Order: sequence, then C-alpha cells, then structure tokens
Amino acid sequence: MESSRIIFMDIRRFPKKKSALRPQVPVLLNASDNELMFIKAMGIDNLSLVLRREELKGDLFHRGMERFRRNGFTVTDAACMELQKNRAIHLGLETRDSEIEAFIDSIRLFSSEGIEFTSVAWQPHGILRTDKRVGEHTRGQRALYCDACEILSRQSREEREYGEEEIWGNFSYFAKAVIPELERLGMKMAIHPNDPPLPEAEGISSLFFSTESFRRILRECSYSPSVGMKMCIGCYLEAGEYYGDLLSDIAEFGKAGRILCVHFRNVSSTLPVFEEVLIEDGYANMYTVMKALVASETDAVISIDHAADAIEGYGGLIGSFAYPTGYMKGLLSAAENEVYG
Ligand SMILES: [Mn+2]
Repeated sequence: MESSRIIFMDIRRFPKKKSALRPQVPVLLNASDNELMFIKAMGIDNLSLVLRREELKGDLFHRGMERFRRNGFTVTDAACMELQKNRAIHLGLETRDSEIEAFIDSIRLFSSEGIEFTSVAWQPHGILRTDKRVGEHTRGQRALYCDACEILSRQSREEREYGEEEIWGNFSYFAKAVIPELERLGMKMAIHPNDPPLPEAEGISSLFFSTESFRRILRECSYSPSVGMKMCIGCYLEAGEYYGDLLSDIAEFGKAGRILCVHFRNVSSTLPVFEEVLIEDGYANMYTVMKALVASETDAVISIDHAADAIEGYGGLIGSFAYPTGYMKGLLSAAENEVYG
C-alpha cells in the first residue's frame, strides 16, 4: 500500500523540474489563425519568425507582431530570408554596403519589438542537397538527401572561385559593421553552419563547418557577447568526428551562453551520403543529446529545422513539423526528469 502511494506521488511530478530550453516552431508573418491555433495546441509558446524583404516595412511587421502577441506567443527570433543568406554580403559584391545597411535596419526593427536575436547562415546559395527523395530510411516520405561526391563535382555558379581568406575577410567586414549596432541594441546574432559542413562547395569556401571554425568566428568578433551559434545537431551529425565533439561542445558553449538556438535533427549516417530521417531513426541517440543540452543549462530555443515533405492533403508544412516537434518535446521532458531527478 505504502509503496504504491510513493509511485503515485512520483508520476504526478513529470518532469520534476523544467529546463530553460524553449521549444519553438518557425512561422511566416502571414501564418493563418488556424495555423497559430494548431501551434498553440502543440504546447508551443515561442515562435521563430521568417520574413521576406517586403515584410520588413514597419506597419506590416508591427501588425503581425501584435497578432502573435494577442494569440499568446513570444517571437524569440526573426530573420529575413534574403538578408540572412545574402550573396552580395557573403561574396563582397558591389551592393554589399546597401545590403548591410538593410540588415542593420532589420535588426533595429526586430529590437523595437523586443526580439532577442536574428540569424545568419553564411551560404550564398543556401543549403546544398542532391535532391529530395524517398530514401532507404524515410518511411516512404520524400526527405532531403545529400551525396557529397555529387555536390563536390558541381561547377561554380559564380564567375570565379572564392577562397578561404576572401570569405573570412567578407565575414569580418560584415561583423565590423553589424556587431556595434547589435551590442548597442542588446541584441544577438546566431550563426548557422554551412550545410552540408564541407570545407568548400561549388567553388566557394565555407565559413563555418566545424567547432574550430566557430572558435575563429568568436575570435574575429572579439568575443562579442552579441555573437552566438545556431547549434545545428543535424550538421554535427552529418560531418561526424571531423566537425568536433558534440557532447563536449554542448557542455562548453551551452554553459558559456553561446548556444542561442538548437536545430534538433537526426540523419542516417555521416557524410559522404546521408538521408534526413525521423529523430528516432537516425544513427545518433538523440536522447543522449537532449540530456547533454539540459545538463548544460542553456536557455536556447530548440526546434526541428527540416521535416520530410507533407503527404498531400495531410496537414501541410506545419503538420509535417508536428510529429517530430512532439517527439522532441517528449525527449525534453524525459531528459529534464532524468537530469534533475
Ligand atoms: Mn539547421
């Protein structure tokens, strides 16, 4: 009798204590009311706002923010698609100064609404994948597939190649212009690794493809408190050991407050060939990863960055994010219970 009461008391406290990690999903400014209700029903209070350039106009933006607030959401971070992966800024083209000016205007706008951070991914042509396909491990769904040999065989899309020092020079130029303004506003910038994390692709050197290159980013930015990492677990797992030690990096950068955002994703294997798969289907034990995140005491936002294509007529994009987001939240509760238990 006594022991069953103890068990009953125990199951009423799950998790025993909440971590500071904040589950979130990405949304567009024109997300429908039903979409916001669907997100709310998933127990999600935090949003990552993805904007188009034309939505950076004050009125449109502020009206959208007001609607998120009215529906009980906090927009933790925002980024403009065209500015966060910007060819002119990354490659140092003629229009880069006006593009950097537009980037600075965007952070001022975000700051006026209390948004914590913005994002940058130093890949002028975006994420590189071979295609989307039904893979060996994708349960019949179309998901992103990467064959590094195919990607490395591609011709440059630019007129010439861009080497390591030139890419770093362009990053420093951008950082020098942007960081003082971020610091003045008390805002941060999360930098996402190149995906796939290869040292070079399509004739352009990568900026961030390993722990070492993130350390160099911090040095180039004079360790500004405004600079942090988008810790893409997917990228770590794609590259494997050459990227760095995932668990010790979580402990180090988590404790140091440098992880602003976690992309919680699993893959079938390391490079050269991988499929993006369900959290429970990849080669990594994502429960171990989640426990390390909780133990690091990071207060990062955490989300699914990619999901398999929606099946026609079943829930659309947000529907395809719902299952992995729920699974992630389940792992988070279990990890909180074990780490704090
Ligand atoms: Mn990612």
